[in-house]
Amino acid sequence: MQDSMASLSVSPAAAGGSCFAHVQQAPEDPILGITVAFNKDPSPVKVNLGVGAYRTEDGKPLLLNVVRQAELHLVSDESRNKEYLGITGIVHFNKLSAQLILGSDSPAIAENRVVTAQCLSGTGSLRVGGEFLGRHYSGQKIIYVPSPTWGNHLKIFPLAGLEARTYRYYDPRTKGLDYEGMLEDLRAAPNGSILLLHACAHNPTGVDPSQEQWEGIRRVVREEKQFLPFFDCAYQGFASGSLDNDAWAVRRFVGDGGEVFVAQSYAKNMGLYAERVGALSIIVKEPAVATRVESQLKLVIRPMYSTPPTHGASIVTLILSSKKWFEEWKEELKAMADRIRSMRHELFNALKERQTPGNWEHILNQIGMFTFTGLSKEQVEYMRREDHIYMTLDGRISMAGLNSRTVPQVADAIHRAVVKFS
Ligand code: PLA
Repeated sequence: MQDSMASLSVSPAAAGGSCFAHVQQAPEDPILGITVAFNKDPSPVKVNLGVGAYRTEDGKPLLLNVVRQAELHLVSDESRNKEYLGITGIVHFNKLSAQLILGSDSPAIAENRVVTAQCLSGTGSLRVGGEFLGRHYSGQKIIYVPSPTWGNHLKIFPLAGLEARTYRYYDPRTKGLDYEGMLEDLRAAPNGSILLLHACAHNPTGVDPSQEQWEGIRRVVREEKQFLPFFDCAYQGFASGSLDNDAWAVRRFVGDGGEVFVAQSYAKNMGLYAERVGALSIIVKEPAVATRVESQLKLVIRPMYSTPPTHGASIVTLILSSKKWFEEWKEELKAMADRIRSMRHELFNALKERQTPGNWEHILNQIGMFTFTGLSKEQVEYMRREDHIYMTLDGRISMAGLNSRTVPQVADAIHRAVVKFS
């Protein structure tokens, strides 16, 4: 008996092997893995339309001028140090972030009903919010996400202790919103579930509800189902070019006095991708609840990464608190949104010129960073193999990755793929 137990406890390492020999090769991430494959491709004409990262007309990443100015200011300010921040980050950053998404005149902020924590960009904000809900939400620990959605949602929330389910969102026939299907699915979901909504510029479809449709969704959420809305706001300013317009839906839901979670990211709108700057705001009904929620939020964050980093959030704080820089930022943001919109027109016109079979109006109608082209997996793989054009397998292209030089090349490739497989 003792002998057999001893032999069972002998680890492969002690026997000379690796404790990890059984570990299987994992697949690359469906989005970030596109960049890995792209980087390995030696072709001089390759084009990356995979990850949603802004590129200039020259195809280069953009460091915003205001960000550069703020960084220069930061490094030359000798009063700054590298002390640990508090668990929820820079207090001023949190206040400014809440104002940016909820509006500076938001009654919820004035009434101290908003708890904000600086988190690691949009992903970290979603994860922290998910963990908090997994521990403390008194409703159904089920989160409904749109179908399709940003793929990481389906990984983040189950790890946070929530069951993820989908609701109908996109209709491939109309290449628009399946509003009726969405409401039907929401009505069939258990009361008190959590509802993940993309605040604007839905990823991957580029399809947002109209204001009237948002209102219909809000009525179901508040009046029929007592859902908790959780907004993922990764593209504020990228949809319409206006920060306020893109916050419309969030403000509408907060404005009715109900409870809301919102995850913000500064990756796209300030071009701070690698700095990992974002915020989670939890809007509740009473200030006393907010105080207790904040205390528990700290208990979620502390064992996860203790405290957030300071550099990126300091940049954001400087820009949001300086009237001059704030105005400059809005201009730079609008220029990015405008360039993306002009790429929509160029690609649409190029396909029209080539008389590519099919209706491509959705390229013009969809909103934000992405076009959900409707290209099949087969066509996407063909374009990658034959033309060195990279996009996610669901046929999503990052419009920000296009420029006037690559549009004809991409249009030629789409044309060939469509003709070949139609
Ligand atoms: N939410 C949505 C809807 C997103 O599209 C993304 C990023 C995030 C959250 C997270 O961004 P952050 O953590 O960097 O703030 N989506 C990208 C990149 C741009 C990615 O997949 O990570 C995309 O290409 O879909």
